[in-house]
Amino acid sequence: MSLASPSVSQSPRAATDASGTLARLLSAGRPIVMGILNVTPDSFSDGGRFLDPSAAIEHARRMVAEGADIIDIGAESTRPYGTATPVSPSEEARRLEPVLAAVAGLGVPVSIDTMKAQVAESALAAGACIVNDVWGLQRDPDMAGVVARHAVPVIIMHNRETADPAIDIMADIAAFFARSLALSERAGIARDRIVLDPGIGFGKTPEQSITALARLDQLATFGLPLLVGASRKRFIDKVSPAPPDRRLGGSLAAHLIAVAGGARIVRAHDVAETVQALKVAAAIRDAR
Ligand code: HH2
Repeated sequence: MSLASPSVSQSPRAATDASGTLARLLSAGRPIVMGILNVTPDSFSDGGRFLDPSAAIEHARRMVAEGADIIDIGAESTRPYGTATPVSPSEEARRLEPVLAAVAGLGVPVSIDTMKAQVAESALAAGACIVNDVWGLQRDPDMAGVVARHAVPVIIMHNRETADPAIDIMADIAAFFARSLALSERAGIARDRIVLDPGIGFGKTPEQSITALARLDQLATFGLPLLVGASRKRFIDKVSPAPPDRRLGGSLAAHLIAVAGGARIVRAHDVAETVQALKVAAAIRDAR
């Protein structure tokens, strides 16, 4: 797997990815931690906390100090838990603008969490070097083209408009990935720049989120790195009732099991605790 840095000739912007490519991170042979930075008023667990640019940059700096390998910046809540307020591309870009370049200067790769091609394009120009699309290139018809043109890695996440408890969720995830991979191939996105994500909590019942975590290994058939984002999500509350800011234990349990099931990247709010849990799990495994 290369997830290589794009060459300068492909995209001048992507040259900033040279120091810390996802490829190099993945080749380190340990799980990668993606720290979450939401510059939103309404994210499900930390909405409003980092809307102020200086608070956002400070939080990113703290996550990097705690061991985050990647910072994932989102300016629109993807909340499937209620009514997230839709945000225009210009408002999304306005929220990102005072934060992105500063965070990109912290020394770790920055991914842009957006489903909009226009926002991805401007974020890539401002220092992001990975696209994280929670609709797996299937929402905005221009997204695959933007990713291909910039030759950056892309995270393709499974999603559905509504949860349907009657479906086989693993089959649905696999069919969705197949559609996204066809779109990416048509656009000319190199396969070795793709990461797949089952989309914990997105268009799934809590039980289906648990199934996706339990059967993550089935997705190995795609031969691509897997990312899992279980942090503070609602399925935890279903198993052990707690508000979002009291779901750290469940988040750590889910991420450790995900890594055991083949996840290479975990997306987390609580970076220090996640890094520690992963290190301890690895030390125990190595001592076997
Ligand atoms: N989850 C959220 C947002 N983006 N991206 C990927 N690839 N995988 C995920 O599981 C994922 C994601 C939701 O979490 P959060 O960013 O904390 O909330 P919100 O979307 O409300 O801002």
